[in-house]
Amino acid sequence: MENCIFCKIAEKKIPSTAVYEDDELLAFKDINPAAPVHLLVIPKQHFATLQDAAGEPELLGKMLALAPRLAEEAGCAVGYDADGKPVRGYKTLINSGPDGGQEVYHLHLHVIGGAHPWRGQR
Ligand code: DGP
Repeated sequence: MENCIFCKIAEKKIPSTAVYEDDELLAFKDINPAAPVHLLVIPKQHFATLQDAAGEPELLGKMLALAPRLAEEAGCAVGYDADGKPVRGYKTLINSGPDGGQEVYHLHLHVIGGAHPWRGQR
C-alpha cells in the first residue's frame, strides 16, 4: 500500500528494530514507547484497521498468539511467585479508527509491558 508507513517498514524501505519476523507477520519496537517494553505486531499484508481484517481470524489469532512469546523474550511475561500470585505482565491493545485512538492506518497490535502506570485502569 503506497504511503503506508508500516507497509514500508514491512518491506524494509523504512528501518525498524525488528524482534520477530515470519512470512506473514513482523514485530518491532514502537518508536515512541509508552513503557520499557513496547512492541508492535503487524501483518505484512495491508489491512487499514481491525474492521478490515475481520475476515482473517487465523491471521488475527497468530498476531495475538505471538504476544506471549514476545513478552517472554522481552522479560515481561506473566509469571507466578511462590504463593501462586501472578507477577509482571503486559497489555495487548489494538486501536481501531479515530474514536479508538488509531493513528497509523495499518493494523497493529501493541504489546506494552515492563511497567504498570495503567494498573487498575481499562
Ligand atoms: P496507534 O495509535 O495505535 O495507531 O499507534 C501507532 C504507534 O505507531 C505509535 O505508538 C507510534 C508508532 N509509530 C508510528 N510511526 C512509527 C515508525 O515509523 N516506526 C515505529 N517503530 N513506530 C512508529
